Amino acid sequence: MAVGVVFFLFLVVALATAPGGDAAVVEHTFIVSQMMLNHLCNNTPVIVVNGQLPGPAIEASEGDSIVVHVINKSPHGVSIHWHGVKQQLNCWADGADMITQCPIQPNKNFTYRFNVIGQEGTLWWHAHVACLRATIHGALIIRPRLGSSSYPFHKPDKEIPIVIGEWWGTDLVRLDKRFNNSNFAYVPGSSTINGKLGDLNNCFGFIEENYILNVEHGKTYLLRIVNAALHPQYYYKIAGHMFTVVAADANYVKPYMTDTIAIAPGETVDVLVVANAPPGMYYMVALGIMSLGPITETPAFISRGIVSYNNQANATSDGTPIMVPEMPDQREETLAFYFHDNLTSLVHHRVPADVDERLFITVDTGNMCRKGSVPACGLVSRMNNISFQPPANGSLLHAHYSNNMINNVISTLQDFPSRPPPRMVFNRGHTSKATSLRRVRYNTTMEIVLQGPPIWPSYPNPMHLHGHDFFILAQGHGRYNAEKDVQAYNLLDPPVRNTALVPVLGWMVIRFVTRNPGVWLLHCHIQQHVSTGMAVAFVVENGPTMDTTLPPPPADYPSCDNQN
Ligand SMILES: *[C@@H]1O[C@H](CO)[C@@H](O)[C@H](O)[C@H]1NC(C)=O
Ligand SMILES: *[C@@H]1O[C@H](CO)[C@@H](O)[C@H](O)[C@H]1NC(C)=O
Ligand SMILES: *[C@@H]1O[C@H](CO)[C@@H](O)[C@H](O)[C@H]1NC(C)=O
Ligand SMILES: *[C@@H]1O[C@H](CO)[C@@H](O)[C@H](O)[C@H]1NC(C)=O
Ligand SMILES: *[C@@H]1O[C@H](CO)[C@@H](O)[C@H](O)[C@H]1NC(C)=O
Ligand SMILES: *[C@@H]1O[C@H](CO)[C@@H](O)[C@H](O)[C@H]1NC(C)=O
Ligand SMILES: *[C@@H]1O[C@H](CO)[C@@H](O)[C@H](O)[C@H]1NC(C)=O
Ligand SMILES: [Cu+2]
Repeated sequence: MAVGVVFFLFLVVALATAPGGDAAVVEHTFIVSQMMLNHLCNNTPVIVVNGQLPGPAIEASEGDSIVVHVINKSPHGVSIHWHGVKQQLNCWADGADMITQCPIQPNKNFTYRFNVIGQEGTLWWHAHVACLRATIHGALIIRPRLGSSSYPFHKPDKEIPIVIGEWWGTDLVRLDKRFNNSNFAYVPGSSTINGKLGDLNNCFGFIEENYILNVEHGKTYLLRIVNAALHPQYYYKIAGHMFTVVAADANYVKPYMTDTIAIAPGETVDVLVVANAPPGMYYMVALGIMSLGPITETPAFISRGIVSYNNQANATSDGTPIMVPEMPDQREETLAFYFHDNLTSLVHHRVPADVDERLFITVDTGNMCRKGSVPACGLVSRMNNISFQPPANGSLLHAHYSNNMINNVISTLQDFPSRPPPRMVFNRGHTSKATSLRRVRYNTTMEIVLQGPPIWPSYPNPMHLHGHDFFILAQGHGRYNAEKDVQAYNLLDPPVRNTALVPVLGWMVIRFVTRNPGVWLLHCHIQQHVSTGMAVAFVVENGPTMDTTLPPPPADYPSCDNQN
């Protein structure tokens, strides 16, 4: 604990005085275009940024301004979300389609401008339209302003982004529309590590490339791990090596040693790994966690890369054996639960004690019917018995800003209730399909209990909140019990995150203060869940002063005309 306090003081000094370099402007041009990629014996058109998959990593220092010119040369509208960036007074740049902006139409462009003040670590960026984030994503790395010698941990010799993803090999816009078909088995061709499918994929004798990490004996590597996948949580492991977890979602955690990382879609984890094994080759494996039983087609939810000492992997294959890590069982969820449970914040923040508003939110998915003029039945996801429907005609933020929420954009506006209806049965019944909003005053301390189905079938739900970090006070299995579970709240050193992994068969409690006016989505980062309605929008009102009021939109803000 003493160590935490020392680092806390250190960080405050570093962030407040910044005697080193001045804040810089980090500028990128993202050209979004379609190209053909060949994997698993098939040529598939994919939409990517700057011809790369994963897309370019943005590297900045705390306090910098980031400017990204997005030029859309693809046949689809796109918007880009800067996942985990707080966007203080800058909701216009959040990139959530139909929530904060309309998509950038083909042959149009938009410049995102935002800063990374008071944030350090690994974040990422991704498309926020249908399933396009499967191929439009990349890391967003924020180093301390004083450079890497001021990390609150051993200075690494090298930093490596590890982006876990999936190769779908299919039209991602169509894929999104098929998610509500409960008979559709939705399985990618393979998982990927930094865009490589790995050598478990053998298509008529053609072996897919592995991601190769060349290391030098004795050196320390900082792996910045991102789960950019559409579907599962992953276990990540390197044979013969241990990890020290030092950060998650761009917030430092107390150093935590483990040989297995668990990471849910939307989360990031930073780990140190020392290359101290006997020189040789070691597989790194990303294995999807399947709570409802394993997918038998092997490569679907697994990818492996190679950690290679002395560039051995580059030499022509000479039959040198490659060490294979022993992976947890694919159905084993408790390891992921405890991985998250063991994370505590390095910095002891003051957790706001007086809660102004409490929400109890059930999140579930099942074969249900959504009410409407014509009831539509299929796979439906919901929060407090409302299945979210994005507005069709314009962004919520623009409608809110121009005080025109009801007339302009939304035909099915619904206030999001603070509790589920009584007698709600998980995964079954009828639900309404609506654009559900929760209005919140500026400077409200919110506590939210997120309750997943406490009975099978149950999935983990990584709930991502835009524009805010929050404290994770507690998690547990079964039904949340206010009297008993409040006793277990961690108010001393709770982890600070932007994604709350509601465990399988369980619940999670988060707390945060609303000091950022705008419209912010809270949604599941499993794409099938969000596509079928597991989302709600918080409308945070302006505060009393100019510097607590959302400024007007930028001049080139994408218009919603001619959307169809
Ligand atoms: C972006 O769009 C504006 C307005 O249509 C245009 O003037 C500008 O040249 C475009 N910039 C690029 C880099 O395409
Ligand atoms: C090893 O192979 C990788 C990928 O093909 C290449 O980028 C790298 O330059 C090679 N390294 C050496 C030392 O040949
Ligand atoms: C992680 O949590 C589990 C369960 O609380 C505990 O048994 C284990 O010792 C913890 N691991 C570490 C390294 O603290
Ligand atoms: C599923 O999608 C189809 C096509 O987009 C639509 O017609 C149908 O109403 C949807 N079903 C549900 C339950 O939303
Ligand atoms: C969208 O706009 C059209 C034309 O202005 C209007 O007829 C329609 O009702 C609007 N749709 C919604 C969902 O508000
Ligand atoms: C959920 O909402 C639907 C649609 O309004 C309604 O028919 C149903 O009764 C609600 N469920 C419960 C448990 O109240
Ligand atoms: C927010 O509310 C707290 C307590 O309710 C108060 O002490 C604080 O001054 C407020 N902050 C702002 C920026 O309004
Ligand atoms: Cu979910």
